[in-house]
Amino acid sequence: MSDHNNNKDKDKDISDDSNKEIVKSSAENNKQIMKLLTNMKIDPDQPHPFWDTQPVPKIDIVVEKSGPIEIKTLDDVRKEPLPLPDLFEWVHININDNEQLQDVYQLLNENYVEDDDNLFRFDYSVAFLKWALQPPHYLKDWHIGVRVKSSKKLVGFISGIPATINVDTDIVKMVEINFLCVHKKLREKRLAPVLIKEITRLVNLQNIWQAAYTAGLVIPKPVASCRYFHRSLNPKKLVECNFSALPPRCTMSLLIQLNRVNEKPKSATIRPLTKEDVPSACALLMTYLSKFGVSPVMTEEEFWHWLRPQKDVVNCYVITDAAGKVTDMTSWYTLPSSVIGNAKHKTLKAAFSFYNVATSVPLIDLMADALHFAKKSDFDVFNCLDIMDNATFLKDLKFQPGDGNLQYYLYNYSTPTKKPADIGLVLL
Ligand code: MYA
Repeated sequence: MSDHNNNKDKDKDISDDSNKEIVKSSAENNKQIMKLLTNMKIDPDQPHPFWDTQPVPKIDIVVEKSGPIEIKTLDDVRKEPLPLPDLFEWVHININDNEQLQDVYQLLNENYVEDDDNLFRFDYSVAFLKWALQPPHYLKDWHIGVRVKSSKKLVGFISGIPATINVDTDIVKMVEINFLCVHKKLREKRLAPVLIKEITRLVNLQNIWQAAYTAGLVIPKPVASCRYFHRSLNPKKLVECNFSALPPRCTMSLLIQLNRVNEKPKSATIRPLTKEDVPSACALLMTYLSKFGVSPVMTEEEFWHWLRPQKDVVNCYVITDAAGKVTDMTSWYTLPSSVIGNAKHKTLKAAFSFYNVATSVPLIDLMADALHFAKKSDFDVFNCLDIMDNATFLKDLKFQPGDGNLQYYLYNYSTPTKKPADIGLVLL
């Protein structure tokens, strides 16, 4: 009997070991896949002292089911703000107060996201920030800053806005986190985790427990790893700014010729979105987005906020049928970058593809019209992620792959890893 038992135990050991091996080799595989997916910018064994304490999936875990990672109640939420080092204080930023908005603009203008070579830095305009931070039902409590007590200088910022997100057909009330920024002089002092924990607390106090966010860096754990593609509209300026290089054996005049866009839109009736279009345009977009694994759910009020054409902020063009129903829409937002240390150019004017739906015309024709309008409005470049159905037109419309990846994340919600084409959400 004991032999038998021993044998059983041995069998158990063997099966444990082989299980361990299988788990190990599938973890190894995962790491390899993560490396490929994220353009080799990831070390899966790198510790993340902050993120390892948060309700996010470990980097090399295979997620099989969607759902919250931890369940908490309001009783679990700290009632007072997190402590800050003595020199600093928390502030709520009132976006309707021009001086406070200007402080946020200046912090971001001087310290926000740069490319890997530090040639460009996003320059979100004041009008853009108002639009991005004040959608319907926004909470002013979710625009938080850190000031130096003595000088009142704003040195840190993070924001949240309410959003309803569809994840694999589950509709989840979330917050979208954006504009996390710490002044360059205060970097690598672990202030970012304090900002993230404080916004988490303030969001939790509203009984919301999930968030969506994007970032250039890889932390535990991307839902999808997406890539930016760029369509030159002003190739000469892009070369002069070192945004792109003149390809070998190509002259500037040939490059300009190759990047021409249509003189006229392909659709004779395409026109800017108006308020009357909202019911049919919103229905069109919501039906389209529902096919993706991660996408926003918008009310008509939210749709009008996000898509209402506003000069230098966001643009949306539509095509309608004979009954006036919107059948196609294309949209983009305006996000210039400061050109750092260039004697000739100070600003690069970039359009970023937002939401596009084509039902009566091919998507590629609709996007060619978007390029036409963007060129007419003097954009230098049209940027587009390889999400939704965008990969179907990128090559033919002469978009070039960029070197930056954009990672999509969910906080306190695990879901199987998605391909870019399964993402239907654009964060600003
Ligand atoms: S993405 C845009 C982020 N902003 C910039 O890139 C602007 C320029 N850079 C900076 O201002 C600073 O470098 C920042 C970091 C502020 C980014 N997302 O204080 P530290 C982790 C998440 O010493 P600093 C956007 O706005 C990092 O892995 N975590 O670092 C979405 C490390 O943790 P760990 C990030 O360089 C933001 C720790 O911080 C990011 O001085 C979504 C180091 O802290 C990042 N972009 O400051 C935020 N960058 O050791 C998450 C660094 O563990 C929201 N880190 O690796 C989560 C949901 C919250 C709400 C939940 C509600 C339910």
